[in-house]
Amino acid sequence: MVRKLDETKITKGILDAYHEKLSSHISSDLLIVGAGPSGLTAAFYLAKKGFKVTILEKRLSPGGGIWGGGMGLNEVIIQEEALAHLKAVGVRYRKSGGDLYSVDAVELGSGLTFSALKAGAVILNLVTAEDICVEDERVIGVVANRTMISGALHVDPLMFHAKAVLDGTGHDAVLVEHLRRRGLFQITTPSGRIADGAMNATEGEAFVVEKTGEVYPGLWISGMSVCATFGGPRMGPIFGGMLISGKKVADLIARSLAV
Ligand code: 48F
Repeated sequence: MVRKLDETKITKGILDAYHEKLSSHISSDLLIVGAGPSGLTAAFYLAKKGFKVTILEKRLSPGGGIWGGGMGLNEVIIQEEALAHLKAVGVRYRKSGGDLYSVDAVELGSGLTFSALKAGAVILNLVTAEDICVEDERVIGVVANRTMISGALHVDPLMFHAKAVLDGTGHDAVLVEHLRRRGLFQITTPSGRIADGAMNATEGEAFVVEKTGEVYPGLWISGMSVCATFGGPRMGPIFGGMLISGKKVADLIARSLAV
């Protein structure tokens, strides 16, 4: 026997559950824009500590640049010093050459996403951050729109407020770019624009971790947005620096929110 399903209840179930999720996350301790490896790692560690963490992701799937590994071959490489983060989220790895390890890109993307959610973070996908909100010379949130609307229709965005905002948007460093075009951040990259430098895995991995931090009161950067903001080298499909950058920014933000 086929049980009759009430379509209006299905619709209402979605509306009620989404509304509850959205309305309880319009204000957060940490708002992360971009669900790439660095943003998801930061979300995991901060949510685990009990902070209220919201991630806005413009695409359908979280994971950013993880899924395709290198050149669409879905494996990524991780250095020994980042293995602790794989262990923390239960993602498996295999020994590769020297002190390098290979990780299935799909396992890494899904593992980082699931562990951030399980730790308590909320991901709002298909939501694009369109601009920053600044009050008394401090970033206090972003305005965002449904991705399908953003740039396509003349519709005003809604605001998401947070004590700390993390630009995890990768190569475009979208939030830093909004600061720059409003004259609130001076770009010092060799090109004078938001842009990462030519590929150099050794220097890029060290650079991204070293420069991870707060770039303007209330606005933090992690992952490739660090290289884009300061003109550091790109590094290709080696991801240890992204995870270590995410953990570093989580520790720095936790400390700043505790005072
Ligand atoms: O680029 P991405 O994966 O960020 P990441 O954490 O990691 C970089 C690596 O994937 C790779 C690399 C490592 O060696 O070079 O590139 O720095 O993910 C950035 C996420 O931000 C989303 C975008 O869809 C992606 O999932 N994003 C970008 N702009 C916006 C956004 C926006 N305006 N609003 C919401 N999400």
